[in-house]
Amino acid sequence: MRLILNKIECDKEPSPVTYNFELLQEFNYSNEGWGITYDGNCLIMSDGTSTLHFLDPETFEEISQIEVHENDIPVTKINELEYVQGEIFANIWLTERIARINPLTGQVTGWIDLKGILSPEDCSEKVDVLNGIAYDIKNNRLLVTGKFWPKLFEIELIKEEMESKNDRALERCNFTIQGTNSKN
Ligand SMILES: [Ca+2]
Repeated sequence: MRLILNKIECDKEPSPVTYNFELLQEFNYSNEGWGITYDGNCLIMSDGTSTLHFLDPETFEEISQIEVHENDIPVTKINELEYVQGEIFANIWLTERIARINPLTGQVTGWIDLKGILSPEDCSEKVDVLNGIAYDIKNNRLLVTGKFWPKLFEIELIKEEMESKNDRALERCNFTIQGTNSKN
């Protein structure tokens, strides 16, 4: 498989924004390519299993791996990734859940439940899986969308009370619509 890294240039004038892409480098990797994010030091890639691969961003050599798990049980189908304030956020393929993962241990420290984020109206035309998570560092905003979703949502996490000490934190979220026609 091949991953192509692009440099994005943003030209604010004239409106609307124009993007120019330039191929910088190519590299091969042996796993399936599902999601990718960057923690400021390494590229972090998912491959649809419970494994996350940490790659050197210059040489693309694999430096380390972690196994995502909750209570010693592997959490598989790790899909889209986003590095958010020292944690990895990852959606689980075919679900409306995002796992919060400790990047050092792979332990799932909490879940974000996006159930109900799409209204029946949003689903009037074909929508597919949740598969987009983005973090706007500058404005501390968390954005989510999915394949063929008609909208991009900004979500705000709300902590729920844990019933016992052993329960992992479950967070619901408020959401506001940030845009339409995400065409993810
Ligand atoms: Ca992302």
